[in-house]
Amino acid sequence: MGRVISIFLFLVIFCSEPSFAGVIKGKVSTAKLKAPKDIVVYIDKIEGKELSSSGEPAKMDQIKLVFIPYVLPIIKGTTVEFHNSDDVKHNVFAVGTENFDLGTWTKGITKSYTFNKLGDTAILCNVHPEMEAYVFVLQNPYFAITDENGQYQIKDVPSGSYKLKAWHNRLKPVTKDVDVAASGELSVDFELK
Ligand SMILES: [Cu+2]
Repeated sequence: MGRVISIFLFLVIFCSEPSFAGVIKGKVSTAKLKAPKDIVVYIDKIEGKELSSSGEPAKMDQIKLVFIPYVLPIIKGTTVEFHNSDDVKHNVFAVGTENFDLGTWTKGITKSYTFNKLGDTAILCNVHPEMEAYVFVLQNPYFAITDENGQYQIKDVPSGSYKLKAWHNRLKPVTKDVDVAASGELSVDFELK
């Protein structure tokens, strides 16, 4: 009987534990872009939560003379694989928080770079001056990127008080103070100028 009670107590304690994580969602608007997409919304810093990358590489491709995606948010320590899906040669060089030149290569070849500094870096191609993209390196995994309508959603955010920021390379960044409760949704909208 004692054992049954022990198992019962075990289940009560462990199954009733709240998740201590909430969702932050909202909409980003701006008059400066054709569509409010590719805007990164992220928690600037979570104490004790400086998580390194999962080891899973991120990918940036070059398709029809365009870098895809235009903005690539990653966690510090993530390796980005740069692909070339075109029949022409492309180059990849970087200017900003990180500065490097991976050289020029043809279709089918992939080159990689590991980003270890927080901040944004412009990715450019010296063969096609109009090509441009951004890698944005973040401290923790609590970030999202807006869709065509400016909508974003960050899941499983640990409860606490944070600085929530919105960033796009062509807009002035905005910071908001947020309090994430142990469960439920928090709605936070931004307007970027
Ligand atoms: Cu190119």
